[in-house]
Amino acid sequence: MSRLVVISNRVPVPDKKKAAPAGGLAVALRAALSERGGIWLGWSGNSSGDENPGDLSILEDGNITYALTDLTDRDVEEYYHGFANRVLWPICHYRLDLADYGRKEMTGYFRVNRFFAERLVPMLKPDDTIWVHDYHLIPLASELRQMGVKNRIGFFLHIPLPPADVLFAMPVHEEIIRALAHYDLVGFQTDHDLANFVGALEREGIGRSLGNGRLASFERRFRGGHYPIGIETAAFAGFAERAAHNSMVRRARDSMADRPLIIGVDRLDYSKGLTQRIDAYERFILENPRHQGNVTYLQVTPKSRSEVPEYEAMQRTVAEQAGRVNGALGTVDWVPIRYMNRSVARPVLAGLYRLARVGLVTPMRDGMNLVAKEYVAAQDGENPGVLVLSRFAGAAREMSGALLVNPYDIEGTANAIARAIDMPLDERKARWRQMMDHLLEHDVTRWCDDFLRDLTEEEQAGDHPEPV
Ligand code: GDG
Repeated sequence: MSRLVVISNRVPVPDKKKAAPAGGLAVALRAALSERGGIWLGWSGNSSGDENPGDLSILEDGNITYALTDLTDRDVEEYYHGFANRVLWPICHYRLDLADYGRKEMTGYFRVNRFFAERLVPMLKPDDTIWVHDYHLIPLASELRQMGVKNRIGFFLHIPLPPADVLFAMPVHEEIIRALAHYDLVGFQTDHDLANFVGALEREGIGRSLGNGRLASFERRFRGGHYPIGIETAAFAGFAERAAHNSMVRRARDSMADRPLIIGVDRLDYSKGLTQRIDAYERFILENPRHQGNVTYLQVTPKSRSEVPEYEAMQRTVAEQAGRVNGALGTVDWVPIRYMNRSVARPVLAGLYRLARVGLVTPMRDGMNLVAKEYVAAQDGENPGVLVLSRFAGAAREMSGALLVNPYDIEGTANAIARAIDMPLDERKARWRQMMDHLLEHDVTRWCDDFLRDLTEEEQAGDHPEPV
């Protein structure tokens, strides 16, 4: 089994001082790395100011080497806040109106990718398998190829890939698609994203599908696939069960006194549909007066990307909106929305999901959405809650027991909340069982194994990609 090299923008370095469990992705990739031995390289999150970033900081943990690099202020501004978060993120979430394209940022993005490649090359062995993650690092393989790297390189896009008409609004779309063709395997969350990629290759006349996930572009053959990411289902269900003893979870439960709780958990991000969701909840309360004073909606929203202007503005908008609804509908003994603009520890989160009768997950667009899966995994199978899920989340393709909604349709979402709150136990159990069985079978370890199997299998079959 060849060594594994993972590259992602940020690296979840294990923190021995903190007992908090890592998220599912970190758990799965660490397991794959420790099975094969390997390296995880990425940005430290620190800036070196105007100075050149010094040596990599290296941390050894068993047979995993974590390698972190600082970036200059300019790099952080152009590559991370600029092109990744102000161009690729909005475009991939179908928000052309928010894309703020600048040549300087685009140049910075490619420059930092080259810099990552330069840092990686001296660490590589000829038979390492390389797995690159997410939209920050699309050009990494083409940079590595230019430096003579012949290893197997896979790429997984965690966010959606929009159709050609949206993608092509980005001035450098051809470079981006071209860059993807330098991988041996390009993985997406859903078949829709994969179809959009093939559509973009064909529309631009720069590639074509050869069938069976095989693609050809720029004189290379490579593969595309969809690999819906999962969570660490069994472990997460265990946290949720044990969290009943946690003091914060107990306080939340006591404060509800058997009245229904609705939960939303999202990074503060415009893709997550928070303002539309609050509108839908308000509509639900106005149309169902018997739930006034009865139902409570808890929204947990850690801050995110506050350096990007849209995110800063959104922080104000959501807080004002929650305040307005509470002001208009609240009573002397009832607050309709409990809004926490900070993060809670993962086991507490699991316990809160389990308390909630409804999981409200209504992004306007989402690659997958792990909150939807975590909510289901956390439920008590004897008295499970109901998942209300946006049809525009990748998770909607798998979560067949959810009530699917169109988050642009405020009335429709309000009706789904009412239906979820009133759903009889038998129906709740049947819907939950379907989803839980799926999540147990398709957990994050399986996702990781499936991707790595497809990335390495041709190698074993001696069918190395060749020029067409
Ligand atoms: C990207 C894609 C794709 C949230 N609040 C707290 C907290 N969280 C954790 C959740 C969940 C994670 O953050 C969020 O994951 P999502 O999948 O919902 O969304 P993104 O961050 O946008 O992730 C997405 C994902 O990549 C994986 O491929 O599914 O589509 O956009 O795990 O639990 N965790 C803690 N406290 C919080 O307050 N501890």
